[in-house]
Amino acid sequence: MGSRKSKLISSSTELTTKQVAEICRQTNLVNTEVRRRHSDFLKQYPDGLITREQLYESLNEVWPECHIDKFASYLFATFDRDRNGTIDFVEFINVTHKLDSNDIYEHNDNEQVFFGLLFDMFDRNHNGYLEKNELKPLIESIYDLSGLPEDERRGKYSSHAQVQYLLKKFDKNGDKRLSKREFIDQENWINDERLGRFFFSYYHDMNNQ
Ligand SMILES: [Ca+2]
Ligand SMILES: [Ca+2]
Repeated sequence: MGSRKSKLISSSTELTTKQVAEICRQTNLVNTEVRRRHSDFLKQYPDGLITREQLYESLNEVWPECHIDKFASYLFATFDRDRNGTIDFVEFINVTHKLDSNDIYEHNDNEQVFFGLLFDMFDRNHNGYLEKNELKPLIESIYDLSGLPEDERRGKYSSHAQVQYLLKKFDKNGDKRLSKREFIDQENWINDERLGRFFFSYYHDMNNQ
């Protein structure tokens, strides 16, 4: 917490030509589009930074009735790559461009991109797999966002049972963890009564904003 660098604040509202070129390279967006998004970003965040509190506030607007804390902390960590406690524009666009990009998965559609983002968020140790201890908070966050009351999270709807279920259904090669390809496979999610409905209700909330 003591590592906040004030010099970052002064440069956070400006983008250098070099930064723009680097963003274009990483995101496949064109120069003018990066500039446009940066100016939109500054309209919303005049300091050029999103704080943890601001991110929580905007998620609260999307899910006013829900416990967003767990999800928000994972989302914040996904954005804040350098872990300095704020999200700058470069960190912001590195995540958000994926939500409207059409070239990251070969059979791309929005839902696959969304599941890809979830995968990245919860693959906390960045080893390219979701393990049991990473799947549990994923289930709990989705429950929170879909508003499932605590007293209904029992039996086959307990997070523990859902993790077992996920692994049984999605883990095709039996290594007890989910690769990204296994996790984003829409064949598994569509019409899944036990888990899919929670994910899709959350997904549609997000897209109806
Ligand atoms: Ca940061
Ligand atoms: Ca992992």
